[in-house]
Amino acid sequence: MPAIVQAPPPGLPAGLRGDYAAAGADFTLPQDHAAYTAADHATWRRLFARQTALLPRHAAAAFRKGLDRLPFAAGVPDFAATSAVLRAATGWSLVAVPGLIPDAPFFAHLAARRFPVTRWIRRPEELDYIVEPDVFHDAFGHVPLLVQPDFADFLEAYGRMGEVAARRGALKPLARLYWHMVEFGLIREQGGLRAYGAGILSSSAETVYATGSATPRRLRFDPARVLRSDYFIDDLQPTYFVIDRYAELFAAMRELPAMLEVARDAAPIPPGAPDPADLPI
Ligand code: HBI
Ligand code: FE
Repeated sequence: MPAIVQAPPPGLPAGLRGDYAAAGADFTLPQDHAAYTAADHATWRRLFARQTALLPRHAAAAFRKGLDRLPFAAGVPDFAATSAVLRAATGWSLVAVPGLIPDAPFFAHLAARRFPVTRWIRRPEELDYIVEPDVFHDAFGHVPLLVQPDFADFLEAYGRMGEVAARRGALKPLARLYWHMVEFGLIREQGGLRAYGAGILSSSAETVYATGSATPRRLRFDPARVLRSDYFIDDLQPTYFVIDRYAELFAAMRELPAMLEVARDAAPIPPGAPDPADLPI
């Protein structure tokens, strides 16, 4: 799948790799599964093999359970076949997008239980790090947890909160909730701390570091704290937030509108910094 550099739509960083000219008003386009090359499927299988070897020790049970139900082992997954499994489980489906899309359409898709998945895959020489999310990050990292009912409910509620946050000038605090809990969330299970965040589970280094290293701060999930917590986008996280149940994420959405306004007006907490109200896990 050749990546074509386009003039990005408003609200997106410059130089994005996706084929935005082919996307519709809702930023979706056909996945065109037949267009992936043998090299694309080989890249997917290399990443898939590397990450699945780490899952038994580091990944949340719900992630592994979801992944086992998805047609992800043979190569870049077909979004239509994946959507058939998701629809039966929690009513979610996938839509192909050229890459990162503006907040408003992104939230609108989530609110309709449609998860936007980037259709291009990284090149073999980019195996360990890519600047923007590709199909491996989006599909392998995010999709398995859409089978978990409480998380599936939370992510739809998160999408619905997008309009509320936009109206109140609180998109930044809302983005922090996505970053810390959807991309880098940890959950405590019988076997100890496990990762469920897509940013962790699509990265071999962070999969080991997030649950095993003594370096990062690990705090009890507290929505008010997460909404104020700034983060680095291109480094291992210095702070992780831990839940005991996915239902906590959905429950947090009930109080969110008021919390978004408080966080909007509060001083952000720098990445990795402690806060007096922090709850250790
Ligand atoms: N677009 N395709 C895509 N995928 C994302 O994860 C994404 C996005 N646009 C905006 C965005 N994430 C973040 O700003 C969220 O916090 C909303
Ligand atoms: Fe992501």
